[in-house]
Amino acid sequence: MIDLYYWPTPNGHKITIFLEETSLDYQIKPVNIGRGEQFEESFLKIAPNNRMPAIVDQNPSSGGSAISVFESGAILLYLAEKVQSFIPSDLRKRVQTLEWLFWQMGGLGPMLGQNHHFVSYAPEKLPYAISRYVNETARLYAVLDKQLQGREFIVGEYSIADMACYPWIVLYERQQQDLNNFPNLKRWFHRIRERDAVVRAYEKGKAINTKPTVDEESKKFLFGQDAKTVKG
Ligand SMILES: N[C@@H](CCC(=O)N[C@@H](CS)C(=O)NCC(=O)O)C(=O)O
Repeated sequence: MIDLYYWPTPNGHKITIFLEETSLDYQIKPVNIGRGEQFEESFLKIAPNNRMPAIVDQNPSSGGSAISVFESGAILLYLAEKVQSFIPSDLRKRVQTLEWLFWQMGGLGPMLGQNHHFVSYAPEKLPYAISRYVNETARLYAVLDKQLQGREFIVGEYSIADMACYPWIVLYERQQQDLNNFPNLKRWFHRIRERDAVVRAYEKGKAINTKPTVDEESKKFLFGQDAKTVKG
C-alpha cells in the first residue's frame, strides 16, 4: 500500500496520474494546503519542505521498513523504478526522460507557479513581473512544442516526463497562453487528456476538493512564508 499525501494541484495530479496507470494499491491522505495542514508535525516528518505531494511506500521493493519520498520528481522516479514502467530501460531514452523530468522540476513548474502568483494572486498587479513570467511561460511552451515535433510523447513513448509536465499545461488559459501557437504541444495535450488514467486521476481530485485552493483564508498559510515559518 502507498499512502499518498495529496491535494488536487498540478504537483499533486502528477502522482495520481502515475498511480492510476498502474495496479499499485494506494490511499489518498488529503493535505489541505489552504488550511495549513502542510505544517502538521506528522506531515513535516515525511515532507520537511512543507509542500505536498509526498508518499509513504509501506512495501518497498527491497523489503524492510516503509520508505517515504517527498518532491514530485523524486516520487515519480521512485514509483517508475518500483514498477519498471514509464521510464525506458534503453540508456539513451532513460537519460532523455530524466532531462525532461528535471526540466519540468527546475523550470516549467517553478516558472509557471510564479506566473500563477503574479497573474492571479498577487495583491498588486505588477506589469514587469506579469510580463516576465508570461513571456517565460511562452518560451518554455515553445521549447516543449519543439521537442514534440514528430514525437507522440516527450521522449517518444509515454513516460514520467509527460506525467510531470501535463498538469501544468492544463492551466494554460490562466497562464495567458494560446495552445494554437504550439500545435505539437496542443496535440500532445489532447492525447494525454484522453487517457483513461488521466481522466480517473482528475476525478479523484474532484472527490477531494472542487473549491479554489487559494482564497482569503488560505493566503495567510500560502503566501508570506519565510525562515520563521520553518524554524517556528
Ligand atoms: N517542488 C515541489 C513543489 C511542491 C509544491 O509546491 N506544492 C504546493 C502545491 S502545488 C504546496 O504544497 N504548497 C504548500 C505551501 O506553499 O505551503 C514538488 O514538485 O513536489
